[in-house]
Amino acid sequence: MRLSQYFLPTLKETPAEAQIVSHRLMLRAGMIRQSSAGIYSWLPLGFRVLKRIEQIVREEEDAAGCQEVLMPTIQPAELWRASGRYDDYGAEMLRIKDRHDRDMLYGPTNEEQITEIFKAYIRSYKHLPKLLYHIQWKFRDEVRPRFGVMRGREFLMKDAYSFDLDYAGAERSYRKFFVAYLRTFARMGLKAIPMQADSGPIGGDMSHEFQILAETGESKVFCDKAFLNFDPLQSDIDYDGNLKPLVDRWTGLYAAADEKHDPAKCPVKGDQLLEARGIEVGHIFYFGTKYSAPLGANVDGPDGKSTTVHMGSYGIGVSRLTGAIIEASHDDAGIIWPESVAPFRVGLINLKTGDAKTDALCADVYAKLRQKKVEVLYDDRDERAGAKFADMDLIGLPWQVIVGPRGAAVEKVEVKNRRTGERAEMSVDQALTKVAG
Ligand code: 5CA
Repeated sequence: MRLSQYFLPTLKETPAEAQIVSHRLMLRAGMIRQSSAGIYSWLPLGFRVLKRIEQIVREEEDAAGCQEVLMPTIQPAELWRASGRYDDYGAEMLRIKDRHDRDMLYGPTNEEQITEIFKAYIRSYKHLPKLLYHIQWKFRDEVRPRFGVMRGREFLMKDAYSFDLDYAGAERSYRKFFVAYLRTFARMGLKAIPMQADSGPIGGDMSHEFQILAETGESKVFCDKAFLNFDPLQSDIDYDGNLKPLVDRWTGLYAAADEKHDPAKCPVKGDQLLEARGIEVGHIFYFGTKYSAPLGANVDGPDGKSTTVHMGSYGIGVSRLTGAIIEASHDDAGIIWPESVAPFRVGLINLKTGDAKTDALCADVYAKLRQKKVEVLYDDRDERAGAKFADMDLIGLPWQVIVGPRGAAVEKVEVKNRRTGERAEMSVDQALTKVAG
């Protein structure tokens, strides 16, 4: 993509309304535009990141044996009356009437909707377990939408739902998501720590929040420093095997959000206890028959008797993750994207657009990168070098290939790693090998 043609409305000034760094950088990097409080349009650069995050989430859900569906954003009120949540949800729910005066709502989550689908088709234990997910926009009329996409009113969530015959089955499903979540966040370059949590309006008895550590996190968290050395990507996972030992290893260490932390009972002492702030990027729940009982989701068990299925639900804040990744990975000059979610892998900077040799060498590098299927944003604008460097650092692509007249004369380019700041001059071939990965 040529930057001269790309829609990238970067800002030089820091927007006054943004209180945290990710919100400031997303606005300055031209990723999002506010439509109304807590509701955003995603511009090309932001949309690319959102899609990449979504794709990692999708791959890990699929690997865990969960199947993708797509449910609507608008739901009928009857479903929520049947579960008893229509009144409980209160002012956070956006309620709508259609032209026939029927009560509808913009879904804040989908437990009722998925349970209705399950109930319509599945009648026997032989078809269990069933794990289903979708990635869909949600609406919650938050009292205080803030921090940009981190606490929005309209936001993109991956929500998955599990259906099992009994508690033991539900526990196995819960563990699959637990492990898939560790992998999902690690692939995005994040250290996410599972913490015991309250289950809030979703309800239930077993629940973990996945928190990443960042200064601007909304909640205070406490955990054992040993977590920092765990690597969830170390080994392949057999989702049909026994995941208990792996989950036990993670839940065996102390980690608690503020409301669950009791200093008197905390087993981790002194220096070993990390006190930090966290951003909740995922939340998983086991809630037994809370929805399946009122909505009548029953199957025939092995003994022929009708049994109410046990359920869990598993959320990931897909749009929140864009902000959370920036909170965890930036410097004074701008965003530093992990390669796995970067909107483009390489930024190609032409230091002297209009200079024949420089243009020719840039065209050569651009063509070769595209041939290798490396996603590249080519800054071919007629701008000062300083402005190009600043924009490229701001938008945070992992690699920069810098081409100026001096290098072009000897067929050399400079390669800069955005994260380490390391720069080196090299031939075009060497540069291609280095940045292609
Ligand atoms: N039904 C369950 C799980 S499927 C559920 O709704 N869980 S939740 O309320 O914890 O939300 C799941 C995830 O969505 C959260 O962990 C968080 O990362 C994200 N999320 C929740 N509220 C917002 C919001 N207002 N803005 C952005 N992301 C949010």
